[in-house]
Amino acid sequence: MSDDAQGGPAPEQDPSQQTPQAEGDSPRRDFFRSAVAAVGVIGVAGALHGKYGSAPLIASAQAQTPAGGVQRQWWPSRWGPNDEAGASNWITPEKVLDASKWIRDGRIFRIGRVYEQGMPMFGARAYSLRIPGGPTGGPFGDNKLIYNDEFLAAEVGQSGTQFDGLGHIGLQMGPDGDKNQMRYYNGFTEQQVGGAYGLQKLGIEKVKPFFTRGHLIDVEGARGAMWEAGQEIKLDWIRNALQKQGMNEADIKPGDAVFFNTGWGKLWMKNNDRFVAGEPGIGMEVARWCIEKGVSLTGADSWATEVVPNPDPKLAFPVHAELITKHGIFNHENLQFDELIAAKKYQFVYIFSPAPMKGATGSNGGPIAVT
Ligand code: UVW
Repeated sequence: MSDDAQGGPAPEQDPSQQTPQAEGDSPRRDFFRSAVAAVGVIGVAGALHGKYGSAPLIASAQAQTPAGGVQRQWWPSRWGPNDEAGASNWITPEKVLDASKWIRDGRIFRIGRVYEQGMPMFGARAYSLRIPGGPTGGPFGDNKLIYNDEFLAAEVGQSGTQFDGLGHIGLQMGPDGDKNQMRYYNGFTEQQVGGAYGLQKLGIEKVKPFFTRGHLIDVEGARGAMWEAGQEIKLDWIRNALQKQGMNEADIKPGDAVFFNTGWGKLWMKNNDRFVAGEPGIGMEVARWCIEKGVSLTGADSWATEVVPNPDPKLAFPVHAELITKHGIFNHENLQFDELIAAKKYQFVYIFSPAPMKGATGSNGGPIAVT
C-alpha cells in the first residue's frame, strides 16, 4: 500500500531548501553518543517559503527520510484529520469475531515481563516502587483490617514491558524549539500535543483496546542463534522463519499484530548493559512490509523492536517514526515469547488494553496471547 493509500493525501513539501543538521541535547542523543556511538540526528534544517504560519517567508526545516531525502507530509491519517486512535481503529467487532476463531485450546500465555527493580532501562529512565510502612495502614475496625499501598516513581508507560502510544514519537521538521514544526501522528504539533501534566493530544487513553490476531515470527529459531546488536532482520529472514514455522505470509491481515523473536530477550536481567547498548531488530524494509500488510501493532523481545544502531548511521529510530508517527502503528516492547515458542504456538489472539492514564505516552501492563 502506498503512503497515499495508507495515510491519506500526502502533499509534497518543498524539497529544495535544506540546511545543515540541528543537534540538541536530549537524553536520547546522549545515549547514542555514549552507548551506541554511530548514530546521527534526524533533523535536517531548511529554509522554506511560508508553508507554516502566516509569514510569507519563515525559517523552517525538515526531517531527513530514511532514504536520505526530505520528509513528505504524512497527515491527515486514513482515519481522518482528528483521529487520535491510529491503527487501534482496526479493532472492530468484526475483527474481534474473526480473531476469536483462533482460540482453540483456551491456553493463556503471558507475554509481558515482570516489572522489578533493576530491570534494564533505556537512557536515564527510572522505575522505583516503594511500600512505606508495613503495613501501610490500619488496623481498622474491630476486625483489625490492615492494608498495603505502593508508591511508584517511574516513566510508567516507558519502562519494562511497554506499549508505545502515538504521542511517544514525533519528528522535528523545523528549527530547534519551534513547537509548531514538531509533528506527531496525524500531523499534530508539539504545540497541540505537549502538556506538563500529560499530553493534550494522542494520550494513551485514546487507544482502543486490542483483541486481534497475533503472529509470532521466530527469527532466532530460523537462524539457530540469537541475533546481535546492529543486525537488521531483513524480509528474507522473515520469510525463512515463516516457512520454517509452517506459516503463510498471506495469513497476515489488516489489523493483525506481528511479533519478532530475536533472542535478545535472553539478556534481560542477565546482562542489562549489553541489552540496552543496542539490539537486533527490523529496519525500514520490514517496517514497510508491515505497513503494506496494514498491521495494527509490532512487538519484540527487545526494547525498541527495531535495529539499534540503525545501519544508516545518520538515522535514529527511523522505524519508530515510520510506524508510530507516520502510520499510527503501535509498538509493544520488552515482550517474551519463550513459552509460546516451546509450545510451538505461533498464532494466537493478542489481548491488551493500555492502562488509560490520561495524557501518558505509553502503557505498562500484562499483555497475553490466547491460543
Ligand atoms: C525510544 O523512546 C526511542 O525508545 P523506546 O520506544 O524503544 O523506549
